[in-house]
Amino acid sequence: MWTTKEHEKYRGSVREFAEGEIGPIAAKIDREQIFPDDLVAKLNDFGLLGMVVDKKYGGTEIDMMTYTIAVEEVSRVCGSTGITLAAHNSLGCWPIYAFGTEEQKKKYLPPISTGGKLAGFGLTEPGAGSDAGGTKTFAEKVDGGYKVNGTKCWITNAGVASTFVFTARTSHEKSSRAISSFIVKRGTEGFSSGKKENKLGLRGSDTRFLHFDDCFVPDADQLGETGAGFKQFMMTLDGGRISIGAMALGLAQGAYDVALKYATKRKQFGKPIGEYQSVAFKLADMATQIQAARHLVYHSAHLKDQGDVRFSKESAMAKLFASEVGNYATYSAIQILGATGFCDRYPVERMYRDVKLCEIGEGTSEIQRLVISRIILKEAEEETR
Ligand code: COS
Repeated sequence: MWTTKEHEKYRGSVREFAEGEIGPIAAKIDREQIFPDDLVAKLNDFGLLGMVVDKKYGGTEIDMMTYTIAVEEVSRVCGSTGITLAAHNSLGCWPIYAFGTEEQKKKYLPPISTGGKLAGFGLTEPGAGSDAGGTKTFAEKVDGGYKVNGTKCWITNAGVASTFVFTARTSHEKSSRAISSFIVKRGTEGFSSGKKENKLGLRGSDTRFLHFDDCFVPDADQLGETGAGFKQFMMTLDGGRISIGAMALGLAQGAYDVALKYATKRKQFGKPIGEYQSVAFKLADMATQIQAARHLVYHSAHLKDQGDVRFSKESAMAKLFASEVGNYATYSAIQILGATGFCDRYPVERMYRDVKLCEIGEGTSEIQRLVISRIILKEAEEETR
């Protein structure tokens, strides 16, 4: 197995926290499309906000495996909280931690690590979704910084985060090296977020457009070298995809747990429905698929923990497989619960809606297949050389 006794002990404590503090309000978060402020405070107090950041900058400095378990366990009870955490830690905090200067880390990380503030990540644009290199947002060099104009879309935490990282073109050349990355704080003149999206699932997570309208970003807030932005954000997505895999895994496990319990209690034709092979075999398939997904997700977390290994293929595989398993498991759970599962008495219909995003966000399943196939074909080409 990939986890140690300490990891499993941590799982116990985060499960207790998630079931006690988030579980009772998960349906309300979905129904009312709210992400309560006091929940952010509780996540902060439990140490779930600065998970990928060193203690030196206010983080909890845990390994990727522990973080993966945290996202899995939180998502097991609430997908909206799972995505909020995943986007905050993997996409908002990590690029500053990985690519920021010492000054930037000291300035920006403490408030979003243990200061109770959230972070966001602006990559996608109306004309640059799967084609992330098609970024149109432009950062024009001016005295002391950049004047930024453009729009980002489908940004998780857009209305609630205090700090964002984002990409913008710094040259008109048609190259991924024409893209740079920056940090911007909410409240900066010329920077605003749009109206909240009304989504199929993950309805508690705050998704909006971001607008840059002659927004001045000082040189001090440029993240890394000019032209390094595309690569930095692709590397960020490599890690982010592990957390989306963990989220799908958690939602799959949550739906399976409900279905298993239901199958032992619900009686038809004089016996529990779990005693019929049609249901028992479905449960067996769900358990097997979930376990297989867990191995892929944990393997990619393990690789990221090595620090010096590229894991783009493994994280894409983990996300691809886990998100398809998540869709299959939540769908099967509804089938086992029947009409009861189609209504909101049980959380499986919510999980079914929530998990769909895992096949779309941080690259669609098609993009994961593209990433995987490019790497395996390149590896094969190198072997035959
Ligand atoms: N790690 C390090 N470097 C990477 C990288 C990674 N994971 N992925 C790409 N790069 C580098 C490449 O090595 C290449 O570098 P050189 O110019 O030095 O050769 C450069 O970045 C350009 O890469 P590539 O040619 O592969 O870029 P493409 O435009 O062909 O796009 C895909 C690649 C489609 C894979 C990329 O655009 C992608 O992942 N799109 C999906 C984006 C996404 O997930 N959006 C949703 C965001 S929701 S938060």
